[in-house]
Amino acid sequence: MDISTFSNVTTIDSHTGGEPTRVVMTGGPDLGDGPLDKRVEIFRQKYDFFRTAIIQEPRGSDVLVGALLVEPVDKSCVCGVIFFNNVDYLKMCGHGTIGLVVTLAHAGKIGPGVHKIETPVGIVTAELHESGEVSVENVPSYRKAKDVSIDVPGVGSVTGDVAWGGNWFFLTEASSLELTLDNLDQLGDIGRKIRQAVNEQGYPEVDHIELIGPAVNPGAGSRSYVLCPGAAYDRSPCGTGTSAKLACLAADGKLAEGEKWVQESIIGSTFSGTYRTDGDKIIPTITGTAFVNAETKFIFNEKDPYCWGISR
Ligand code: PYC
Repeated sequence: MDISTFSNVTTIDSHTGGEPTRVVMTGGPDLGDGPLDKRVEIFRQKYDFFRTAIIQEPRGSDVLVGALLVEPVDKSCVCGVIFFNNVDYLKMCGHGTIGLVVTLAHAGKIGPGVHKIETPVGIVTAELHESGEVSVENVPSYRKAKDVSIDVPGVGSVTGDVAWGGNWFFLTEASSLELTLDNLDQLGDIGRKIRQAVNEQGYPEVDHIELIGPAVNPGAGSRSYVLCPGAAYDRSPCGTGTSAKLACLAADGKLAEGEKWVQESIIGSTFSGTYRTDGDKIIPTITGTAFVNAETKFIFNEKDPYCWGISR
């Protein structure tokens, strides 16, 4: 690989409800012009070092989500995007889409209004409001399985739902731990054990675990701790996780079409969500706010042993 291929990598960082997004604005790998899910495979097979360089230490951290801007196949979209984190590629990312929209506005590429964005799992529609808030109409979401009981070694039997909200989630209210920052280590430990057991006991597709508890903010419906692929937790209420939650609420008849639901993260930040029905699925819309906080030009030095990140 000729390192000079990557001499013009610029990124813009933002956070959405505390969860960071790093958008690669220029200089990323050329993944061709095929469907985005196929481009993810090219990214994974040929350029995974670029993902690790953007996300991992020494430039990044486990918490960061990356977003590579690509040309959309559907030219009615303002852009295509491939999201990734410290361990893998994400199918969709709600907080990341909100961050991306605010980033594109910061860069002067879009203004307030409605913008379509292509992702590997479908087109989402984002509205940048004059207030700076962003609403993302997500991909169709649904609950796949209700009240699944999983035997979790060291924890016991845990019951929850499996749902799709642009990523795959296991959602459970079973944790006896309070969803507070004081309990982060134990929540992470339980989340990883639950994920392993869920994957081994019939749901290998699940890569996010959503532990749900009572809200603290007045007006919020619930608080969640979301374990992302890998070991990091989502500082935001998780856009795809909120979509999965809305799908479960809708399936249980606990939230009507158009009714507002407020989801709170473990740090107390909130997204609001509504849905409309689409056959046996729902189309969620998630609203939140993001702030741009850095612009960076990357330097890749072939003498640097950690030029492409520190892999564990
Ligand atoms: O907001 O959908 C989301 C998300 C997924 C992983 C981290 N954030």
